[in-house]
Amino acid sequence: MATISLQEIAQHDKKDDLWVILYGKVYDLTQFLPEHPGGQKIILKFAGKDATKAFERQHPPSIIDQYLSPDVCIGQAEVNNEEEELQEEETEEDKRVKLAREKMPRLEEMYNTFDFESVAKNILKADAWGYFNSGANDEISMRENHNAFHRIWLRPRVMVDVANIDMTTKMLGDKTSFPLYISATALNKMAHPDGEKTLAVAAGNQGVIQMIPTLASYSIDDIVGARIHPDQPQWFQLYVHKDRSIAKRMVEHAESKGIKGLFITVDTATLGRREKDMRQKYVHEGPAELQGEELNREGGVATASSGIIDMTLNWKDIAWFKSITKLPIVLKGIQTWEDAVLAARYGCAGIVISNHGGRQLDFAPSPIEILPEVMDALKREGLENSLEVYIDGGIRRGSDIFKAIALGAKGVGIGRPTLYAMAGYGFKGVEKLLQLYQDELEMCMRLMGARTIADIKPEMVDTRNLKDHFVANPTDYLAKNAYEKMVPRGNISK
Ligand code: PPY
Repeated sequence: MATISLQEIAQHDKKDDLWVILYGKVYDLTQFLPEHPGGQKIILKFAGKDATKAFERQHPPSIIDQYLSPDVCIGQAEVNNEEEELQEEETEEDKRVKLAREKMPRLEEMYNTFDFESVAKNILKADAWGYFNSGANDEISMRENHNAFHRIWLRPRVMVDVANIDMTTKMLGDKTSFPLYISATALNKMAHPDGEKTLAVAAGNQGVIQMIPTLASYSIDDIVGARIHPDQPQWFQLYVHKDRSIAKRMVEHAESKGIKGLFITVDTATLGRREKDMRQKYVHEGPAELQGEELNREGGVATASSGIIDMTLNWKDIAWFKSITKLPIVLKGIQTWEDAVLAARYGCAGIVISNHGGRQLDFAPSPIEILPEVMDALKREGLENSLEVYIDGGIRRGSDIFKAIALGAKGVGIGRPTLYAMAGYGFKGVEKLLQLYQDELEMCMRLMGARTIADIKPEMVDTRNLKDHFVANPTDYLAKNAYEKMVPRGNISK
């Protein structure tokens, strides 16, 4: 492999002629630039330079071979012996984070999922918080996901022997300690240095299933390798790459690693508009850096459209997936009963009713709101036993799990809470988080007179207000803050 001088590399620093150094090798990223799921700006920032440090903060080294063809690697970067490793200066933000971490409450002081979130808000770097926390547009769906649970009330049954509660259940045939799984969230290293490996450990210790994301910060091999016992089940979430040979390779690799379920994300033909994330990026790089990009302010960690995801994905592709894998296929991101029925007819093993944590289409309904109509439709069509129904989004209390099970879900997924818990407290934090959910569910079942998961019935919940969005109006915070009162001239005080 040819050795290329640093001077030479530095000259290839333009959008249409773009080289970067990663792990001592030189890559020509000109073609890849528009396809980068994390947007173009972050790559442009390192045009002609060494991007290894920034890359490492989010990605596993293996992702290079996964997404780039071998000919993109054009040589070895000359080793710069003269230049001392520059000690990175502590930024204002580093200081703020350090101080916040010193003042962090003890893990024992975490009483619920929201406590972890408020700690994470203080201790995460602004770009990580912006990326994880952001919902789409006005974040109405994001808030609605949890708020909708507030419109379901409970009908507790008493005089039931509830001395022993059994919360165990099965998901895609594997036993779990209670009906909750850790859903896929991208780039976990931004929350904790051990990223998704942290979740593998916590999931194993608490007896729940972890869904491994396509856009993980560690390789699938590392995350599978981090399990605490060999039969610990894990699932794989797939973004269908527009190059189907890459998609096929990913699925086959997941299957060879003993993954138990393939969760295909179907709600991301294009990426939602996550403004907190976008603003963060804008603040960081400043307008000067955007010159030559037509002042395109799109794209924080997530961009307005992602080059790698196949927009042509459609129902006919299910047959293709079935031809390349024996894994049970679950569609993640179903949002209507019509599509739930189609998923069953196309032979999927399950669906996740999800609006992607309110990060995609704002005003997509909350999963808990449409769960009853999905179950009704499946029953109407005689399909209720042909697939498993999961929901994710806004699950923050044990009673939320109870309500979802009562309305027909096999289990629920959680996303952001695991990021927040590991950000502050690593795997111990995630274990505590899972324990809180489990304890709350146990207490809820006891007070509801339900001894087992099978005892949780639809008649235990009152859903009469579920469709009544006017009960609690979502607040449009941005509009509210921007609103200026009209003051009649005569009233202006001098
Ligand atoms: C998300 O951020 O919601 C994701 O699912 C990950 C992602 C990030 C960037 C491009 C595509 C998907």
